Amino acid sequence: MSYVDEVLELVKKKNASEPEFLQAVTEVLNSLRPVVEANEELYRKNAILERITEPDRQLMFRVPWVDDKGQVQVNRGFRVQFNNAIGPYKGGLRLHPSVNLGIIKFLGFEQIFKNSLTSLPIGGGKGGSDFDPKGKSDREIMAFCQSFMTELCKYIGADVDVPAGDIGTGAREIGFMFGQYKRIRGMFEGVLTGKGLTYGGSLARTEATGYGLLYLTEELMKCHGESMQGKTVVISGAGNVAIYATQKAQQMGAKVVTCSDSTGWIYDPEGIDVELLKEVKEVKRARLTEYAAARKSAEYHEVSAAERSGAGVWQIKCDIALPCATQNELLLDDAKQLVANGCKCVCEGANMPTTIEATEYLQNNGVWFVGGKAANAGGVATSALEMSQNSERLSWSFEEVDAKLKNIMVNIYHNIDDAAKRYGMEGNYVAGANIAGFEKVVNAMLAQGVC
Ligand code: NDP
Ligand code: 2IT
Repeated sequence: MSYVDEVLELVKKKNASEPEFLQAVTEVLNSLRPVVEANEELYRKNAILERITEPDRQLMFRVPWVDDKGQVQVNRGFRVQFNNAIGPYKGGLRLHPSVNLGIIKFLGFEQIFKNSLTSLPIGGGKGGSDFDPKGKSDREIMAFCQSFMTELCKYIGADVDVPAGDIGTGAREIGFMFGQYKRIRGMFEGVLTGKGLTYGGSLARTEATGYGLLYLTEELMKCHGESMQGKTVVISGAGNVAIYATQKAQQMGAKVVTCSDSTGWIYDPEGIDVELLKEVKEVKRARLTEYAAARKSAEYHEVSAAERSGAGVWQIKCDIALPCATQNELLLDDAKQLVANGCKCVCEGANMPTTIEATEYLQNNGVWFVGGKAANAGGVATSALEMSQNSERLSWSFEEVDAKLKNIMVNIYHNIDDAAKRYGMEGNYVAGANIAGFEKVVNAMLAQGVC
């Protein structure tokens, strides 16, 4: 049996109850076959694949907090420190009721390769909790964040592990967590990224994931003789990534006609009004029904709890599709519909939004497909730029950070394109990203000995 197949079997046996983690590992290891075959003896002897699929450590802890009625609530907190071969653990904190260990492990595993692709010195980690921020008062959010950080602060630090935002964690939550870290550890240091601008945050971090997604997509289009001008784009999600992807796509002359949240989706043939979307989601923290109520041209589609909320988005005719909500939101039937409608390009703003079957269908039908590891790396790359600014106790202008972000995303596109070509898989950007991300981490692991 090949080394890849042996390790895949082992990982499946050891993590049988974690489907998302197995999905992420299967995708990565399958696409690494040519690299592993070329170095089989060295990697096998050093147990590279066994080591890279086993986190350095997995922290799980109780998070008790008091709600507005005086009732004690208990959530489960997680931090998976996956691999620090090339830098301190780095990755977001997800707050969503669906969070469990397998989901945090899949995200932490993806983060190793993504962070490597940024070319900056950051290792892979991820954390979060099954806490649901929806409908909670600011005081309840603060109570949860303080309790969460009271435990987490023992394991993180500016040179150890630097968490950030993800689903359900934005500037408000990072602020409460930073305050509690500072209070307990007595240190003002860049232990979190995505901080407010008055206390060490970086300009352009809020925009970075969505903007970065569009910088990479634009470069991909350019290299295929196309531009963003006049293109119709469908986007899922209505959060941080979706909002700034929409904004940048519009600045580039494209028309974004959809968005979605956890209870419904919008088709707006005149183009999404991004200022209204920001007001509804960032300020009011409301549902998309409020967007529809304020905008004549918008069609709102309510979705029942049993259905996938963003699925309708993929039915709309488009040139480019950018899934920006959550994992496994674009399935095989959605991929077939996109191809039937003439979609040319799919780039993932979310982490693993496209299933393996849907990805293969898109690739086999000539769609240019770039996975999240490469396409959404602009967020964490700008987090690393925030770490640099914190280290030198300076802050850079918006233009300076944005220019660095653009440069990083354009380089990522060319690196993954080159890596795919080197192994005879031209146009397979999924394999290219996994290979380019993996090579750097493995070289560091080999140099550092058995650890
Ligand atoms: P937000 O919490 O800001 O927004 C998430 C959006 O997706 C919301 O509109 C939310 O709906 C919707 N959504 C979330 N979970 C589900 C679900 N289970 N079913 C249906 N809809 C859902 O998160 P982000 O925009 O930050 O993150 C979106 C994706 O991008 C995630 O996969 C994240 O891991 C990834 N990502 C984020 C980065 C960042 O810098 N923030 C960087 C790289 C990747 P509702 O409005 O109803 O809550
Ligand atoms: O998935 C991701 O890359 C993020 N949520 C951002 C992580 C970070 O550390 O900025």
